[in-house]
Amino acid sequence: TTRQLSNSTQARNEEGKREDSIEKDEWTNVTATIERLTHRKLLSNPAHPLSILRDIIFSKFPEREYTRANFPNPRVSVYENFDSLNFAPDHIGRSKTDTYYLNKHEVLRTHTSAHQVESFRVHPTPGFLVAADVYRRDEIDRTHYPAFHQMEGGRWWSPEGMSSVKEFVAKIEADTAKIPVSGIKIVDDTLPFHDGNPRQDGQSPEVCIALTNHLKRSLERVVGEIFENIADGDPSATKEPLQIRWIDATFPFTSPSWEMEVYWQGDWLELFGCGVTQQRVFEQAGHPERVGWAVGLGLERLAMVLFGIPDIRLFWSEDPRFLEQFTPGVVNAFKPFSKYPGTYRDVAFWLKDGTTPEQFHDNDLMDIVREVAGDLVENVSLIDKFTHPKTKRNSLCYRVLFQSMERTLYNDEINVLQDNIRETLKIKFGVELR
Ligand code: FA5
Ligand code: MG
Repeated sequence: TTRQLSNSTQARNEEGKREDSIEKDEWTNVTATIERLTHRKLLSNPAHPLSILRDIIFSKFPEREYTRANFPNPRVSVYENFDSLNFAPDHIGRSKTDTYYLNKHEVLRTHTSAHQVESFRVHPTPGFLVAADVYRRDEIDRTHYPAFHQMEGGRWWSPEGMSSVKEFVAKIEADTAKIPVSGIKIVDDTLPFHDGNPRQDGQSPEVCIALTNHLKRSLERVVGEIFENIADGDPSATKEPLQIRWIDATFPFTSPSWEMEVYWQGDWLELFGCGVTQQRVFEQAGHPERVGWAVGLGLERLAMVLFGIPDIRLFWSEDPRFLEQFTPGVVNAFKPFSKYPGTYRDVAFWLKDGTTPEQFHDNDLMDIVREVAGDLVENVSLIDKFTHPKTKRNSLCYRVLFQSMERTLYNDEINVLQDNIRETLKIKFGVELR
């Protein structure tokens, strides 16, 4: 039950206007490489680790309460990405050095918050979830890439029909009480609001505190369950409770605002930003009476931790050695493979007279290969097997993929390894090399 939304950009797409009909101007700075990334749609492959993580997080929010909204097109208006969210006209995030502009009026969304106003506007449910690709001009290294993925969540309440603030607060508190308790340990919390992280003018302290509690308990529970399940799958994991901390933050579209960090394998990792939604957002959404909260989470960083993926660039890999490692619904440890080119060499031999192919085990060769070449062999597979029609001798041929995790191998060193494997085979199994 994914709803196709129709904000201005997405609607234009449905009408069939060509995506590449961009009117360029002096603001245009989207490169061809970035343009290509916008067509990759990693989240539409359910077996991609980012989709697996998205679906696990989605499953923690009841569907009748949180609509799953789909915004496949990263092209949004400057209004959606910035103005509707209260970004000041001179906010640094708007600059051409940080943001990809299609033209003066349209950008590649820099965050899924670009869909907050539309999501708060249209859904019949009190909550929504969005997962999508986002783009920021940035350096490229192990943890940064100009395209990544975020998830947005939002939850609202309306005071309509309420006779007092007290009754309204009690309603929000009742919803908070329904959230399953998490087993995590909060090692650092923040005040509900204070001078450095103020509540909004016009919002009562009681409402602000009630929203804060619902927000924090909802997110603590989701994070707790995600990490708990991972630890369950790892028999060596200790059963210490997961440690998290709340930190004051600032966003133009929430106040007060926070970030959550989780302690994982010796480091504090920033998971998401969140806060009590600015009334201006609800005004833009045509529901000025509502109050609520919003959260925005980066999927890559969490996926890197959970799947043990060491480099953010791997998410964009089209190599089957990456993609074939993952299964929908399962968080398994990623097995690294080399990004350096491999070289195939065949090892062919006649078995000793009277030995059948079944009596020679693949593992016999594997052991020799491991002994001789260690980590420099990526794969060994039997590619040919036949019996000579006259002599009845049996022949086997194995194909060995030589490959290093760290560097390109030289032909000379591969030749030495291959000779070594062949000689050892001859000595140990009395085979005749071909
Ligand atoms: C935002 O993008 C806000 N829209 C989040 C938000 C939503 C706040 C709703 C309040 C309410 P920020 O730029 O900090 O905030 O990014 C949010 C998350 O995206 C970060 O916590 C991080 O997990 C991830 N993230 C940010 N930049 C990168 C990057 N370059 N590479 C990978 N992940 C990133
Ligand atoms: Mg941040």
